[in-house]
Amino acid sequence: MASRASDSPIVTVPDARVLDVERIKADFPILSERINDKRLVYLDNAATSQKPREVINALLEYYRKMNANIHRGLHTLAERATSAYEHTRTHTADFIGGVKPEEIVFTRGTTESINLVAYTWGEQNIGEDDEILVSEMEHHANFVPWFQLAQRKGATIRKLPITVCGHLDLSDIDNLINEKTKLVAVSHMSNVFGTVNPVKDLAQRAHAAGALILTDGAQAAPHMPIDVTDLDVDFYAFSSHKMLGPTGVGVLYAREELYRDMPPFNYGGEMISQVGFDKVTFADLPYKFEGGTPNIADVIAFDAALSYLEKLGMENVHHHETEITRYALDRLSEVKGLEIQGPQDTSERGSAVSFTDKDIHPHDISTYLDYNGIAIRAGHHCAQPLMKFLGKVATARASFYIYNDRADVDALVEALIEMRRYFGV
Ligand code: C6P
Repeated sequence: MASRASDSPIVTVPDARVLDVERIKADFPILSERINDKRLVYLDNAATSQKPREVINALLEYYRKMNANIHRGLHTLAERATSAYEHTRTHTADFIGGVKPEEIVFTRGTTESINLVAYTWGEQNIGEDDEILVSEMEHHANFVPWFQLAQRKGATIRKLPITVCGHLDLSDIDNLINEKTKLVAVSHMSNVFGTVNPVKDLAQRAHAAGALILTDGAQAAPHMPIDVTDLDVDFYAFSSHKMLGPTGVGVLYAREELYRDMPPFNYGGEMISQVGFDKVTFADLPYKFEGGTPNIADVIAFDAALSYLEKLGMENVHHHETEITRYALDRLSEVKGLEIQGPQDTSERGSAVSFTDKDIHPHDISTYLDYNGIAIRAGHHCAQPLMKFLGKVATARASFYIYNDRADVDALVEALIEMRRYFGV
């Protein structure tokens, strides 16, 4: 079984919501690495998070004590591995609001979760003249699968536009969601603007029009409490690696009745009930969608990541990030020449902060910061329609998590000020 997070990593006085960041940092071995002879300041959490010792140990423990294939063997190791794997499924179901374990399907990541829906539910339910409403701020993972499906089916992709402030533009929403709409595809939190979108409201509108809603939770699930039942979404996708867990594990939540009607995704071992030359029948949920040997070790270690986050408390994680984002927005606004994207109000956004410098290319910003031990991301962030809207090819992006503190923000801001001096601008 996966190991537990360290005891009580939050300070209880004076404010129970305040994370003890020093103590959290100590749980992440990589954070004591030196980069270019400087302390590592890791601000690329929207790309992937770092892993606490508990997760690293859970991986080792799996290979040391229970390595076996699951759902097949009758020997003790196979039973250990199967029970730990299924334990993570139940844990994941609890983590997103207490849904049924069979409503959780493990994939390789958010990208694969969304492709699963496009190739199964989409193939079965989207036809000529149907419309799929996709927001302009989507990551390519929640754009390209729908674009390709629409091409195959002769359906139409409609754009849910965005505003210069980084919000969804809902002014024409009553037209955009109409009787032709079959699916609304929208991110819970933008990986570029950081905007937290009004998913519950969109779910109500979609359902009123007879459409479904798929929410890309890759940037939201790591950072705030999630209750998919309260959000009333039909599909919710996210990735373990952005929330302290290993790479190669994704989650797809769907309502059970939808899963029941959807055809399988990968055909082969483990996803069948009976196989003969005359007939093949498929396994029950969720196994029907998990053909072949899954990513056993990483799913099992994901359990330790969920435990770590729960120990902190997702409300506290959210509170901490709101504070650090507020501080970052304030301090970044002191840097001459910077343009900061996305909402300024931290009640409307999470901790991914994109910015550009009027004189220095984002790639140069990233290289300069790396020279100072600071890891950020620069590029189009797999959101080219959004970049086109902004009229930019790239932005720089700092994204914060539980182990970042004001000193990390200060290091970023000081390096950016120094960078402008270095470039003579
Ligand atoms: N965004 C970023 O730096 P995968 O790669 O399948 O785990 O997640 C894809 C994905 C889907 N949706 C959103 C909103 C995302 O942010 C991401 C991954 C990373 O922004 C890598 S491109």
